[in-house]
Amino acid sequence: MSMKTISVALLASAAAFTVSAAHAEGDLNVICSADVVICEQLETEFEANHDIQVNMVRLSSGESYAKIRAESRNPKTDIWWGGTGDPHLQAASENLTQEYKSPKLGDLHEWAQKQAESSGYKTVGVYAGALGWGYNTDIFKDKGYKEPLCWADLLNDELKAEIQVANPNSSGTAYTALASLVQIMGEDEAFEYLKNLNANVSQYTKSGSAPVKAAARGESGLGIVFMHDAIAQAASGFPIKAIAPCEGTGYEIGSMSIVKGSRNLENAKIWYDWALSPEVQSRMKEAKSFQLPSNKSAEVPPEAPKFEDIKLIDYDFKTYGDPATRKSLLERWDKEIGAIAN
Ligand code: S7P
Repeated sequence: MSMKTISVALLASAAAFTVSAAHAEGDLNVICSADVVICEQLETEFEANHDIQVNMVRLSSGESYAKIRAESRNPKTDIWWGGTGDPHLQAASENLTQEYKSPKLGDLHEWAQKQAESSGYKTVGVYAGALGWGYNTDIFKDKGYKEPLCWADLLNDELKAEIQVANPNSSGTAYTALASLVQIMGEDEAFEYLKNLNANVSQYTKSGSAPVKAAARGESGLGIVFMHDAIAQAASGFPIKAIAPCEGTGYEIGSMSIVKGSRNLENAKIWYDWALSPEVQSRMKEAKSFQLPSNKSAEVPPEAPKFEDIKLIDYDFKTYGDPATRKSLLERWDKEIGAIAN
């Protein structure tokens, strides 16, 4: 072997060492199902504190579940962070996610620990938030509409084409709305209500928070969303008021799961423990993410809607996160509401 060949070989192996040293702890493939601003904040903070490269994609909760299911023979995702708990529970009961008992579990609120226990530790609660809506106070004032305080008010004729809500197939927010109405009214009555509401709905969006972003920009009057997503728009200076429905409402336990067959399992556990820490959860408000954090020591944002001020139903996560119930409600929604959607 000539000197030249040896030095090329040495250079090549030095370069390979430099590359592998820079990625000493490898990659982490994350699906993030909350608002893109908090997703990006988490990615940046995690990378700043770990020698792990994060590859993140933002998808709505129902879409995330569908992707993880479709990839189950050849998983491409390690961690699924955020999004409503029902599809996480569905994924857990279909064995698409991996059991993990974080050392941080004991630091969490009971509702977050219960989410973990009930799934066989295949998911865990990271935040909670109540469902409601946000309306554009300028539009309602200018057009002389009555303040919409109750689910019943959303059926008023004057609100024709003023409301947006997401499609529950893609959106966890909209599935929470569907499941909440079924629990408040009974299934047949809830579908009757949704048929009547359809007359006032201008658009069924893909993402759950899009309806209140449209209301903030004055493109529609009202968006059915989680209350914290309405408050985020108000905090950004838009004329949006958040409402907790007078008849009662449901809530989410935003969750996190490790995907079964994760190729970067150790890194997934590092993210998991990190995301349950009070420091990380306390900083979520910087991204205007005003949910209630699951770690008991995390700061509760002053903007977060207080559960004690809201008429909350005793949301049945076991039933509405069950694959058979979710499938049957979504099929009925497609047949009876999707088919007549404007
Ligand atoms: O924006 C925060 C948030 O509302 O987004 C999640 C929501 O499910 C994501 O959107 P989709 O409805 O499109 O699935 C919630 O978990 C979270 O609180």
